[in-house]
Amino acid sequence: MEGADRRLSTLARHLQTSAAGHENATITCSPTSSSSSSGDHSIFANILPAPEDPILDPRGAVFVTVAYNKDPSPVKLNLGVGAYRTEEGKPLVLNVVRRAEQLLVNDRSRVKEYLPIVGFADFNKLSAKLILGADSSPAIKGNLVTTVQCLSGTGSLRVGAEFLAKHYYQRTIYIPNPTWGNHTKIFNLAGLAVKTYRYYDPLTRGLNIQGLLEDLGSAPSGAILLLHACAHNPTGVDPTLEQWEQIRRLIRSKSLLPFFDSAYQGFASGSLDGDAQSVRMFVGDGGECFIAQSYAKNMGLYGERVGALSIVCRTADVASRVESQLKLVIRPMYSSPPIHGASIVSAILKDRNLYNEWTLELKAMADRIITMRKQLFDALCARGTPGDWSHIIKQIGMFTFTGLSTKQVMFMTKEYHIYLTSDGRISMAGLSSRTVPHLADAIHAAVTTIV
Ligand code: PLA
Repeated sequence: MEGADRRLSTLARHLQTSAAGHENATITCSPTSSSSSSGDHSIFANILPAPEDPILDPRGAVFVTVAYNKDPSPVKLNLGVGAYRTEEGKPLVLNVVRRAEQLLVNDRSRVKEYLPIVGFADFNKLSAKLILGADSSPAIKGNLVTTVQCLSGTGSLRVGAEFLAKHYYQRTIYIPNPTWGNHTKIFNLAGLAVKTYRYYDPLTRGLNIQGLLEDLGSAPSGAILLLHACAHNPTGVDPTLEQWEQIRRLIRSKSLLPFFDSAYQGFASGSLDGDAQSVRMFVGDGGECFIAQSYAKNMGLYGERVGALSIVCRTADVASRVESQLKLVIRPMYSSPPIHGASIVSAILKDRNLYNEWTLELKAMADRIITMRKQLFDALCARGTPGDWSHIIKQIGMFTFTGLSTKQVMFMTKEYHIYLTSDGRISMAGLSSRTVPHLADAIHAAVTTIV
């Protein structure tokens, strides 16, 4: 089957299954299909309401945004979306971002022309260096990497997935169980079949390395493998470097294709280089890999939608042909990416002073999150809350995967006005010293009331 046909049939299958479950339900409408005599008849009268996004939907999910916005309680707390908040509970624009924006505004030579299809050349080079390592990466030195500017992490994943569906012989991608909810949708809609590999062990609230290696071991040769580069969402559980090395050897021995999602570089450890180690290990062995980068969290550029897709190839010639095909994916999708966010990132990455200032601000955000982990853990210990809560300080990155059940989450929302995703994920970046006691009270009450 040709690539396009295959994608269409996958899409059709997806829509059928979705419609059966009322998700994204689409029923073909015709003007005669329902009460055509009524004056307010719409050709879309038969469309079923789609479910809201559990994290981002502005109309709000049951547990997160709408309910939170509507709740008049003064103690309400939104720990749903992974967006950084200050100790005062406010969104943060980094100082370094403000400075870079000022420089851009003052530069009268800057214009608002279209960027090339692949985006801003400076931005692409600097982004590849940031994730692969400035001097160390032989891939960069040998021009083996093609990087295209995309619409944040999500857009980078989608462009990479579309490219794979069109040009790669294996159309199955394995994603960790659990993973960020949007992964399945992104890859399915691009035309890839999605399967899962074991990742999280609910008993230890840590990594199920045995299950992971077994599942990768039984994946078909060449299968694509989605890996969270660091700060796994939602579990906050990352492999150790030794485990990464085991994973890498298995992946290479089976010729699996690693696709890294790097949405939190700098947020796990506070160090940009430290959080890129997994990716660099794979690039260092000379094999191919895909990397989707996002600047939403580490530069706080959420709404600017700025990110990059890098594809590491074996030769410079292949890399350049791959880039030419990426343009064919991007041009009919959104033509070319937006200029502002990428200009901010480039200004920061290419100036030593701004770069240093950024690393300090990033470290401060990461450290604040780590402090919140410690405070929440201590608060639960102080209350004698039943259970082992050490995973709160062991897990890393933006989220704690608490292990709370959906019923316990609902209880916390109803009784304590605390909003989080129903899988028990808490955005630690949304907490502050002031709100930790309230959350600890809620968790204590939830686990002692609902067992
Ligand atoms: N990959 C992972 C693992 C993510 O957690 C997110 C964002 C993205 C990619 C995409 O981010 P971007 O497109 O904004 O760069 N996850 C958030 C937000 C923070 C969301 O759901 O969109 C979350 O709360 O899970």
